[in-house]
Amino acid sequence: MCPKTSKTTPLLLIGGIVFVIILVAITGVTLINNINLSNIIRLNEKVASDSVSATDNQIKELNYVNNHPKNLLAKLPSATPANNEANEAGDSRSLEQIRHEMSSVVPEPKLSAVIWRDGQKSQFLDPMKSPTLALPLGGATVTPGGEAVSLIDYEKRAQIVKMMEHAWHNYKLYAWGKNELRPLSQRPHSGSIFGSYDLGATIVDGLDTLYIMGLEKEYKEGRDWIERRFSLDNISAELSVFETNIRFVGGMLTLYAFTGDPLYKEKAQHIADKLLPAFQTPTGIPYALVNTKTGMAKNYGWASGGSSILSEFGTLHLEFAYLSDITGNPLYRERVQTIRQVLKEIEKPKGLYPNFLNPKTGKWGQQHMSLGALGDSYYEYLLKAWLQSGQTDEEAREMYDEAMLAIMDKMVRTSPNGLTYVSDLKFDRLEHKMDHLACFSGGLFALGAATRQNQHTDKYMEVGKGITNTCHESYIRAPTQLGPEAFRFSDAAEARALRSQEKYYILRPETFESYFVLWRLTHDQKYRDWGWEAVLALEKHCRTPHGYCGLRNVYQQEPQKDDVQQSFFLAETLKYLYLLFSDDSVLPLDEWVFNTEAHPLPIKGANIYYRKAPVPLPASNAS
Ligand code: DMJ
Repeated sequence: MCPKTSKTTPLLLIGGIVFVIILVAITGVTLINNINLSNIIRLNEKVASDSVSATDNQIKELNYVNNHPKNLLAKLPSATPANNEANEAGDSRSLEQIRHEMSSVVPEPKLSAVIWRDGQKSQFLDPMKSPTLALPLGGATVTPGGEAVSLIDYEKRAQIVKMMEHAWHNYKLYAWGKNELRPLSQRPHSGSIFGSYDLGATIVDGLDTLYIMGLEKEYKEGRDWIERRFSLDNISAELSVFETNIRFVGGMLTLYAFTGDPLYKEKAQHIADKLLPAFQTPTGIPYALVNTKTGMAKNYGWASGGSSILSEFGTLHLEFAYLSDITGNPLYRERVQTIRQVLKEIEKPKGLYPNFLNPKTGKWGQQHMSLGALGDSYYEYLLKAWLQSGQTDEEAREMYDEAMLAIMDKMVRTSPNGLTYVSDLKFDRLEHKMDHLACFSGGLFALGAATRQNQHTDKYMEVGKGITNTCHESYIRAPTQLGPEAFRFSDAAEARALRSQEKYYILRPETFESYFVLWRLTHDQKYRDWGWEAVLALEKHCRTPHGYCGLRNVYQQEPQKDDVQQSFFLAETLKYLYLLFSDDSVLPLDEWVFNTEAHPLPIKGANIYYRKAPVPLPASNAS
C-alpha cells in the first residue's frame, strides 16, 4: 500500500498544482475581463449618469425653469379672460396679451438637442454678424435654420454649483446670520459697510444664486432666516446707502420677482424706507451713510470736502424705480428721478462726470473721473435704467450715450502692445491705470452696442471685447491666474499691478461678468475657456477647507489668503460663472437686467415676472 501510495502522491501533487495553475489562469483572465467589463460598465454608467445628471440638472432647475415665462406659456389655461395666474403675479395683462407677447419666444430646448460649441458654429451665432437671429439677447439659442439648441456645459456648471455649496455650507456652519465668513479662522466677519450688525449679508446676497442653481434646501433655510430674523428695526446701525441698496434691497427685489413671495417685497420696502432719510439734502443727492435708528445721515470724511460719491448715489435707480412699481408707491422713483435731474442739468467738465458731488451745494468736488472705483456703476445704471424700462426711458439712454462718447474720447486708450483699457482721469492728466472694478465695462460697452445700432455700435463692441481681453490678460499675467485689484500701463509693464497695495484679489466678479455678457452676445468659446481657467485658479488658490478667501498678492506662487469670503462671491462671482456655462434661456438678457450686485431684475413689458402693483380702480362716483 505504502509504495503504491508513494507513487500516486507526486502524481496527485502535480495534478493539483496543474489544476491550481489552470484555476489561477482562468480566474486571472476572468478578472481581467471583469476589470475591462467593469470599466465598460463604469463608462456606460458615466455616459448614463451624465445624461441622468443632465436630467437631474434640469430637474434642479425646475423651480426656476418651470416658472420661467417661456414654460409658463405652456401652463396657461386656454381661457382668454383676465386671469388669476397673471394677476397673482401682479401682472395686469390679460392672458391673451401675455400669450401674444410670448408667442415669439422659442420653446425651451430639448435635452437631445444639447450640442457642444465649436468655432465654426459660433460664427453664425454671433448676433452682431447675424441679424437673422430673432432674439439676439435671449431666448433659447436658435440656429439660422430655426432649430433650438441648448448650450449648457453640464460638467463645468456642476462644478460651480459645488463651489456654491462649499461657500454656503461653511458660512452656515461658522457664521450663520452674521454678515460674512472668515474661512481660515472659521468665525464671522463683518465689514463696516454692514454697520457692524448681524444682517445676514451672505444670506440675503447669495439667496437668488441658490434659487437659480436649484439648491432648494439651502434656499429654504435662507428664506426662513429672512422671515424670522431679518429686520432693521430696533438697531442703531450706520449703513452704507449704496451697499445696502445693491445687496439687500436688490437681493430682496430679485427674490420677489422670482417667487412672488410678499415677504421679499415687504423686506425690500422696509430696508429702502430706512435709507430714505439720507435723501434729505438741499439737492436731493443722498448722503453715503445713514443711521437706521436716528435717521442721521452723513458723508465719508475722506470724500472730497463732504461730497457724495457718484458710483454710490448714482447706483440706486434700478432698485428704487422697481420698488415703486411693485409697491405702487411713487416715492422711491421720485427720489432717484431727482438725482437724475441734478446730474442731467449740471455742467459736465468735458462731458464727463467727476466722482464727487457736494449734496449741499450741488457742485462737483475733485475732478477725478473713473470707470473703476467711485464712478463705475453710475454709467452701468444709465444703460440699465433704459433697459429695465423696456427701452422707454430715453433720457437715461441719451445720458449713457453722451457719457460713453466722452469716455471713449478722453479715457479709453490702447497700450503700445495693443491692449485696450480705460484710464482714470485726474483733472487733465490721464493715470494709465485700470481698477479691477472697471473690468465690468467690457460687458457694459458690449451690451450698449448690442442694444442700439448707430455709427458707434461696431467701435463700442470692439472696445467691449478689447477691455474684456485686457482684463483676461491681467489675470493670466499673474502666476496665480487671478487678476490684481488694479493694473497699469507704462513702459515697464502692461496689465500688471506695480504697487504692493494693488496686488490683491478679493474674489471680485467684474471680469467674469464681462465674460458672461460677451459669451451671451457672441458665443465665442474663448469666454467660457477664460471663465474655466479662472475657476481652476479659484479652486487652487482661494479654496480652503472652510470656504473661499481672497489673496494678498496674486503675483506670488503661494499667496497668502485674506480670510474673508465676501458676500459678493456668492451673489456675483459664482452666479456669473454659473450663467456662463448655462443656456441663454436661463435669465435671458432681453427679459432680465442685472443690478450691480448681479441681482437680476425683470424688464418692464418683456417679462411677466415684473409683478407691477395693480393700478387702484378709480373711486366710484355712483352715489
Ligand atoms: C460689488 O459689491 C458690486 O459689484 C459693486 O458694484 C462693486 N464692488 C463689488 C464687487 O467687486
